[in-house]
Amino acid sequence: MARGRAVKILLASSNQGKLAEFRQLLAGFDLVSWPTGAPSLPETGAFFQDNALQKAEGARAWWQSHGREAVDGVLADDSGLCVDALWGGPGVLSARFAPDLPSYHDKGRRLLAMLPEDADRTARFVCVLAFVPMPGPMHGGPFTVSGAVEGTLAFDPRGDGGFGYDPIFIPDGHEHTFAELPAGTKHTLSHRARACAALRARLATGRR
Ligand code: ITT
Repeated sequence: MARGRAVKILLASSNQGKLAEFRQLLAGFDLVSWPTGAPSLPETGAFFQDNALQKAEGARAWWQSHGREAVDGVLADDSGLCVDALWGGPGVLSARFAPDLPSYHDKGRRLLAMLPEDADRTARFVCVLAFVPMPGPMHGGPFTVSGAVEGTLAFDPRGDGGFGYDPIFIPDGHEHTFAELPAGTKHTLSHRARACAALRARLATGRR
């Protein structure tokens, strides 16, 4: 795939926070954004892996009839925050948690309010990436890679950086939330950084 030039990847995500991170974490690839106004991609599975594949395959099907340029493959990300005291929730439902609250600071506050005061505050961010090549004899089949980062929940949202649940998550080994830490620090240890490193390694082997 893409001998002598950068692999061209369609990023099948409408989440601006993820997209900003992909531009840093996947530097060196030729990245194409999911067009504004393109359909939103269904995610009806029970597991991150199901949803990542469902989004990537849905995006590939749409791109095959509507895409404005050729790409080598499609990448989708399904991710979320898994809180041990909430039996792993909101997990795969993270984007659908507290739909009445538009701001993630408020969603974070509601999530924290669900924990009893003496609760175990351990949590992890999980990211599953699905890569689906465009059809072609040299392109191989779809695959997934994943990454996770362990941490604890803050007592209140803190910080303005990052996106989503970053203000309530303190990665192990740090005292600040992802929203307080510099983006560069998040990119050395995050769930998405780890999944992107695995994606890079897998694409470099040429084994798909
Ligand atoms: P796409 O499906 O278009 O990619 P989405 O926002 O619907 O966008 P998901 O279904 O994967 O994506 O939901 C991910 C949820 O987890 C969403 O609420 C994010 O804000 C949150 N999340 C994922 N990664 C995060 C990160 O690095 N920092 C903070 N929150 C994160």
